[in-house]
Amino acid sequence: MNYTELSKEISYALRHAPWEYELEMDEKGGVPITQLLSALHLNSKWEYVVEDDLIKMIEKSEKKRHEISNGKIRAFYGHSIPMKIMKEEKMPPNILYHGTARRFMGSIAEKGLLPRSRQYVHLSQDIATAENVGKRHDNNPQILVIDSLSAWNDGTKFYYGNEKVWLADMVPSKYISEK
Ligand code: HQG
Repeated sequence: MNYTELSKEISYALRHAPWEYELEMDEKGGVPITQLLSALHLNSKWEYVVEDDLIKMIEKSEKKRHEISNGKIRAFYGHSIPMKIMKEEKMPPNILYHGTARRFMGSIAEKGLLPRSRQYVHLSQDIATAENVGKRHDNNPQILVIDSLSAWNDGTKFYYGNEKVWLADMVPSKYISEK
């Protein structure tokens, strides 16, 4: 079983297109595992996927993208669907990071960090994680340092994704500096 490929398909289903798989999603992004498995079984590639494969897929992944609990599976972050996924509001660490493309810098300086096609802006707990995120957009990414504690104190809301990923509705440019 190719768990990387399975993880990509499940991320696509849970983050971007639950309706393509006829999934009923709850307000936190959870869908019944039985529903997801039935949808996957319609594709000959995933005909034999069982719950244990989902558990292995999560265990083997270097990133914590999905969670199984109470018979449901959900993505921790990344959603772009119209229904807003409710995330837990939480006080962020003093500093967070964001890796991005150098070509986006003019617009970020002007407008701040915006969620673009996703529901939330994605921030990283450490520089190494931000580097990896940024490399998806630019071979030599720009690392931004976010004064998250000041932003939080001034009323910007932050939400917990996983140990390495924090979310925000947006981040005004006054809290952003270049590393
Ligand atoms: C940029 C992956 C112009 C922003 C990653 C980013 C992450 C602006 C891009 C997660 C802007 C959006 C999310 C503005 C923000 N003007 N550009 N005002 N504000 N941007 O892919 O944060 O592997 O939607 O800097 O690792 O790169 O899929 O977000 O470059 O955790 O699990 O707009 O997805 O996780 O790009 O990545 P994305 P992201 P997975």
